[in-house]
Amino acid sequence: MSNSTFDPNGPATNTENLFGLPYSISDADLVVIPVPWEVTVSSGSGTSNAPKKVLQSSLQVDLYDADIAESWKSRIVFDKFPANIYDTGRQLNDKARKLSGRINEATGTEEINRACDEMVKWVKTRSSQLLGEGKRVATLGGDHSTCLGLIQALGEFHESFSILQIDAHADLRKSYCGFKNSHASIMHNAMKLQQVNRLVQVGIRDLCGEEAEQIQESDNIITYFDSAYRERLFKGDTWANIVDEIVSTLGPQVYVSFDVDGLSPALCPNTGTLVPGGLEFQEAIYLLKKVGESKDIIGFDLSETGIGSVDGNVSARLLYKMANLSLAGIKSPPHIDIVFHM
Ligand SMILES: [Mn+2]
Repeated sequence: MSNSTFDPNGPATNTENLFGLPYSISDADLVVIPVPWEVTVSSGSGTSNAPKKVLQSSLQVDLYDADIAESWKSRIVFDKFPANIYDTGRQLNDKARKLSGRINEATGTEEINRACDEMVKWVKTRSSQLLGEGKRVATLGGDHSTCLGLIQALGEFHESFSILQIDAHADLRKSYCGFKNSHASIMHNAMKLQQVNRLVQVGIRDLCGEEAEQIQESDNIITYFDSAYRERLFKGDTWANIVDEIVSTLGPQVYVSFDVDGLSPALCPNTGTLVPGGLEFQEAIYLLKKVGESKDIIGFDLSETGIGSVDGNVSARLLYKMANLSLAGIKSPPHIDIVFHM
């Protein structure tokens, strides 16, 4: 379909691309790489099927975004589905489940660590290629470990950036069940990059002692625990104040890592590791919007989406908002003009 025949007000007709948009990789401004991988998922499964679920749900998202002028012109494109990554991941997930908790079985653990390294390398190579062509890049997991390659690739293109992580979990474990590239270690691994100047975590409400210690000891990690800002809200503080504070801790260039379990369980009922509490949808959207208004969102991921219809619906909308905010950062950094079409 050519752009000239595309009707942004009509139903989605291009069911192969996110939001039914009529663009292809060659003319994309932002490419979403699907990474259907959940080898080291520790609890509920299904997120390796999330890229297809979110693609399907995205066809129902209306293209009007009150915060972004002519948002339907955002050239967002879904990258080719990596069937080999999906197949390898499915085979290894069974093995990983059997090995979890029996980390002395070094051979099997080694095989899985090697495969996870390969997945990270593949995401990094593909991301670097697209970033080299001047495109913005996002990953759509899969479990949270799937974004590491993108963060590493961004390190080759930016001297310094902050990570905003929305998540129920701190993900700072050095390894988990013997697996080095587990979803539970993603931020520990991301922080190894010298280009990451700061990690700001929001929604955190489930962590181990080792992680709590790391948060306390590190000057580069700022954690907004769910319980702490809820208490402020109960006592009369506002979400606007708390968000201003969060945004002020971030550098001018920001990578957003969005694990959907950072949200209230009602919004991600089929994610792998649910935790009560968390952000409401509009709280998350307001936070993202405020980050986009004063920072350049240089890349992002959406991870751990489950395969229910609520899960797909919520994630498709988060994906659209983050994509539009990231693209607005290219057009008019660092401030986005808010345009209302009445
Ligand atoms: Mn996570």
